Amino acid sequence: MEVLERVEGQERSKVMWCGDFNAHNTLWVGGEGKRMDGNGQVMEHFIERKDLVCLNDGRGTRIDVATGKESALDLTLVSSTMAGICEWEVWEESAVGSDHYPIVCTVGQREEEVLVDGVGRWVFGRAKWDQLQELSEQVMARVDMRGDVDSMKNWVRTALVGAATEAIPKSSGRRRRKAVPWWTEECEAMVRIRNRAFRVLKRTHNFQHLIQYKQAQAMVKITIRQAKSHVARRIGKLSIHSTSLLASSSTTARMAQFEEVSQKSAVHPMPVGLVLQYGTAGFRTNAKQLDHVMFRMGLLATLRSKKTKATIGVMVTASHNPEEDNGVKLVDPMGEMVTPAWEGYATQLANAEQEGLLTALKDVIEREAISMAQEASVFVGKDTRPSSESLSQAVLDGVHALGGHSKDYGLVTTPQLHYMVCCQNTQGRYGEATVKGYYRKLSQAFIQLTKNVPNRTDDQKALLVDGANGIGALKVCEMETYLKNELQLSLFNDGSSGKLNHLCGADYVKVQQRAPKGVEMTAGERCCSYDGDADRIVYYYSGSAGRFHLLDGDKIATLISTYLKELLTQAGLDLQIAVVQTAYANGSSTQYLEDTMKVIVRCTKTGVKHLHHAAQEFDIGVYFEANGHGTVLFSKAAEEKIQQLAQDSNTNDERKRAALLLQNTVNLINQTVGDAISDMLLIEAVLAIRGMTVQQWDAIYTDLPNRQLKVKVADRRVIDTTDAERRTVSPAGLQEAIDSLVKKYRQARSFVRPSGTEDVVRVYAEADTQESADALAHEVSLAVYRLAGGVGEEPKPL
Ligand code: NG1
Ligand code: ZN
Repeated sequence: MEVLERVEGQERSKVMWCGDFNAHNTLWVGGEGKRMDGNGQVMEHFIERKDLVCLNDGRGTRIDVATGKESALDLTLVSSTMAGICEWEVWEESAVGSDHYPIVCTVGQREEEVLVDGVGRWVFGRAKWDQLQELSEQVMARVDMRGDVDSMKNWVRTALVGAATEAIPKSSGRRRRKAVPWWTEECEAMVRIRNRAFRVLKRTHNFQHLIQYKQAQAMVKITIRQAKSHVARRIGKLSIHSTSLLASSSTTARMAQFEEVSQKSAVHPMPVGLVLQYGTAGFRTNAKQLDHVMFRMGLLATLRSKKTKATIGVMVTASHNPEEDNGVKLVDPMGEMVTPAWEGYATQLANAEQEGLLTALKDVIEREAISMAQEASVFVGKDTRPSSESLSQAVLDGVHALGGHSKDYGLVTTPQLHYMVCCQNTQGRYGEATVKGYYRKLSQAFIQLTKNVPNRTDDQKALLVDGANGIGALKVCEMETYLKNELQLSLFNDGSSGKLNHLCGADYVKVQQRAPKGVEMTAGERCCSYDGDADRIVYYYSGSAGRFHLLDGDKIATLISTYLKELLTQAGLDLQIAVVQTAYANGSSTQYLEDTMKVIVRCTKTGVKHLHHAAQEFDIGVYFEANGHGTVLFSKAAEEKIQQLAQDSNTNDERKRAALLLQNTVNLINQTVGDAISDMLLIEAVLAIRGMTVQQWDAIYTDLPNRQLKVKVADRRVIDTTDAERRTVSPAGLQEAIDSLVKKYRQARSFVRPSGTEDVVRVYAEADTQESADALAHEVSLAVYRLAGGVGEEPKPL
C-alpha cells in the first residue's frame, strides 16, 4: 500500500494505473478463476481509498499456455471522475509474444453533462413580495364564495398559485448532473434517505435520530462502494450480457411478474426513514417495522434459489431477543448462512424506496446474471412470537410475487429449517426433509449410542429443560415419544404461560449467570436452557450450598472434543480434530484444550458463520460460541473413513465399537448449524457413555470468573478491531488504556467490540476472582465511555 501511495504522489485528481498487480479479487474476475488473495485485498482497499474505478470487465488478461487457463492480473484503474470517458478492450487474438494479452484503453470521449428534466423550484431570494401581496389581494377578491368547499378550495389555490407565478421567479427545472458511470438509482435512493434523516436530525437534535442519520450515511457508503465495484462489469462485457438479459426478460410474462411484485409490494409498504442492515443474525428489530423486509426477503430468497438452482430457506425469528422483536435470516443450499455478497443485496433491497424496489431487484438479477425462467423453491419457517404468523405470510407473498414455489413448515426451530433445506438439496442423503424425519434420524442415533451403556439409572436419564417459552419447548415435546424413555425430560417454561425469553432461556442464564425463573432444580440435578429459536443451549446445576454452576459453550466444546478424540484413538483413525472458539471463550478452556488435550484451537470473530467457516478446514471441527451456539463438522473424507471402518469385518472389537459410536455420533449431529436439541442429545449420550455426572464434567477445568457488560455510545462503529476482535485499532488510545487496566489484575484479559445485533459496545473481562473481573469490566467500560463517545450516564461500578 505504501509503495502504491508513493508512486501516485500527492492528491492527484486524475490518475490512471495500468499494470500487472498479481492480485486476485472477485471484483475483477468472475467465473471459474474467481478467488481472493492478500494482494487482491490490498488493491481493493487502495481502489476504495483513492476513489478509483477498475475498468476490467472480468475477461482474462494472461493465458497460461500450458493449461490454457486465463487469469485477470493486469488491471486498469482510473480516477472515478474519468471512468465515464474511458473504454477498455483486450486483444485476445494475439499475445504478441508474451503470455499477456495487449490491453487497449482509450481515454478522451468528452465528459458529458446530462440534463435532467424536473419541476422548477421557486427562487424565493428573487421574489417580489410587495407585488405578491398586491396580486394576492386582487385575486382573492375575485374568488366566488358561494360554491361548495371543494370548488372554493380549488379557486383559492389557483388564484394564489397564479399570483405567485407572477411575483416569484422559478428555476428552469433542468438540472445538470455529471455523468458518473457508477451512479445507480440505489445510490440516489440511499442519498435521499440520508438527507431526509439529516433534516429530521437538524430539527430534533435527538440521539435516536443521530443514530439513524449515521446508519443512513453508512448505507450510502456501502451502496456507493458496491455500485463502483460493479461498474467495470456494467461498462464492459457484462453490459452486453445484461442488455440481452433485460431484452429477454422483457417478454410479456416477465413484465407481468414484475407488475405483480409492484402491486404486492404496495401491500407491504416501507416505514418512512427506517434504515436496516443485514447483520450477523440477519435483520432484527421491533416486529412492527419488519413487514416490508419480510416481503422483500421472500423476493430475494426466490432470486437466490433461481441463482443456485436449489431450495433456499427463510427463517422468521429473533432468537434470544425480546418477544416484541422479530427478524429474518436466509439459509443457503447446504443449510449454511447465506453468502456475504447476498447479505449486501438483502440490505439494499430492504432499504430501497418503494418506487425503487423494482430497480433494486433488477439490479440483483443483472449483477448475478439470473435467469428468470429458472424455477425457484423456498422453505419458510417461523418461531412462536405472535408477530411471526403475519411476517412469515409476508415472506410467502414475496416468494409468490416472483413466481417461486414455497413450502411453509410453520412452527419449527431455526436448526430444523436449516436441516430441511440441506435434506432437500442433497436429495435426501442428509435425511428426510420433514419434521418427523428429523426426529427419527436424531432419536435413532441417540438410542443406538446409549443402548449398550450398562446400568443407566433413571436418575442418569433425567434432565430438566428450560424451553425459554419458545419453539424449542414445543418441538422437544413432539420429539419425546421418539426417544422411548431413554431420556426423561422435565420441561419448564414451555410457553403455556410465561413470556418468550423473559427471565429465562440460554442467553439470560449465560449473561446473568443464574438459573432461569420457573425451573425447580434440586442440588446436583442436570438442567439445560434453550434460546428462543433453539439454536443455542447451556447446561447448569446447583451445587453445594445452592451455588449456581454454569456449563457454557466452552464446556460443551471441551466435553465433545475430548470424547471424539478418545474415540478416534480407540478407532485408530488418524483424523485431525480442532476446536474453534471466539474471544468470548473462557481463558481456562483455551488453556485446557491446548495444553492438556493437545487439540488445535482457533479463534475467529463473533458470529457463527465465521466459526462454521473455520471449522470446515479440519477433518473434524468442533465449534462453539461461549453462549452455547455450536455444532461439529465432519469433512466428507472423515465421514467416509468412519463409515468404512464401521463396516470393516476384519477389524478388532475395540476399533469396531469406536467406529460405530463415531458413526452414530455423526448421525446425531445437525451439521448445518448449532442445534439445541441435537446438542442436548449429544451431550446426554456422551455423559452416559463416559459415565460422567454433571459435576465431573464441570470439574474438567475451572472457569476464570468473568463479566460481560454493555456500553452505549453515539456510534459504535468508531470501534474497529483486529486479531479476531481481541484488540482495538480505533479509537486512538483505547487499546493502550485496556492494556494498562488489564495489567492491574491477575490472570486478566479484556476486550471490547461493537455488537452486531444491538446498538451497544460489548465489554468482556476475566480475572482470578469475580471481584477483579467485575472491577476490570467496569474500568474498561469507563474507558470505552470516555474514549469512544459514550452517551447517557457514565457506567457505574457493579
Ligand atoms: P453480538 O450482538 O454481535 O455480540 C450476539 C452474540 C453472538 C451471536 C449473535 C447472533 C454474544 C457475546 N454475542 O452477537 O455470539 O450469537 O448474537 O445471535 O453472545
Ligand atoms: Zn438463537
